[in-house]
Amino acid sequence: MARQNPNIVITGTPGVGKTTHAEQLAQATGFQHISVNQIVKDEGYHEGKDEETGSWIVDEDKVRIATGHPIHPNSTTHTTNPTPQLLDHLESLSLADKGGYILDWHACDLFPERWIDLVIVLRCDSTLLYDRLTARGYKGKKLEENMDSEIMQVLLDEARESYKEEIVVELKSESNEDVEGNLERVERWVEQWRRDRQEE
Ligand code: DAT
Repeated sequence: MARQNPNIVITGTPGVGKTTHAEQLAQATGFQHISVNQIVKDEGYHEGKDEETGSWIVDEDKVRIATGHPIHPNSTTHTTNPTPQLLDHLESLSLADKGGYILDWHACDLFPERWIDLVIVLRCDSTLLYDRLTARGYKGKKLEENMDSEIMQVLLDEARESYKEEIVVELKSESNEDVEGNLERVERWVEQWRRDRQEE
């Protein structure tokens, strides 16, 4: 069954504005916002809280084992899928059939290509990001790693490697005006996506 609405991934380094965008976009479109971080927390795909920062430490192994995609999820070389808990969880939402979901996570390469219609990579100036992350209590190695990740455009590269170039969009998220402009742009894109499907 062809989906009626697109599925959108919003990704980027922690602090770039994924939650801000996803919540507002969900409100504007009526789509469902899925915070993968929340699922990781609720379903126990974590190793408890980081004493230093108080944030959840994602159990990468569990998520990787859960997805059955230890190296590259869209690669066809991986046939083992022992406990596809996280993807099962997402699949149980009929995500691929129905559409209309906004997936928000600081990684994107675990979502199968066939589920996803648009990948938004949010970007932010490093000084601004530094302020946002320190305000959130990030420090030491965790702060450094996330800053490096943004500067080295790790998430943008990951998105470009994992999905078709034409569905990956890089958007600036530094000001409230950026959020407004981005939302307008994505809303227009959703309308066009629907029109294109109606014409088919
Ligand atoms: P993420 O979900 O990527 O970790 P967030 O949405 O929680 O990020 O935003 C982190 C903080 O930065 C939060 O206080 C809101 C603020 N922020 C994010 N994007 C912004 C923007 N484009 N303009 C102004 N503030 C922004």
